[in-house]
Amino acid sequence: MATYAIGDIQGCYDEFRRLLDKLDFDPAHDQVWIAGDLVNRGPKSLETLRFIKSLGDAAISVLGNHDMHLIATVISLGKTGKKDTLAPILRASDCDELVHWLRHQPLFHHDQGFCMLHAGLPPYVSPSIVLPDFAIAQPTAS
Ligand SMILES: [Mn+2]
Repeated sequence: MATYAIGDIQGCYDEFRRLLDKLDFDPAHDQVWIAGDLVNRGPKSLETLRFIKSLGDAAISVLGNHDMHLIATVISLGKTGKKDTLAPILRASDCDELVHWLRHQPLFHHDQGFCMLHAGLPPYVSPSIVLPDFAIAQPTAS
């Protein structure tokens, strides 16, 4: 069993899959730690999100700022920006399911003597913070 850590995939699904192939990653035996920013900027955020979710316990993810931006957009607290590539997620039939899964990912993970978080936390935010439950609004793509 091997554990890999990969950060900032940012929707670069094809490259992520090629990297896992190069590593001979086997979800039945290996684990990949995803250090946040699964989505946005790259061309295939939807595919990236679906794939990482499908890995189940073989993937451990923490939230990055782009993931938080997606969550905020879906619950209508944010607007998509010019550089965002989140529209396919917002239009997807499984958007609510994907964002529900995403929002249950932690900000901080530690195991086996290692810890993982995306880019740091302001001192007033607890690493064990859990996002509150919210009703997912009808997503709108811009
Ligand atoms: Mn980031």
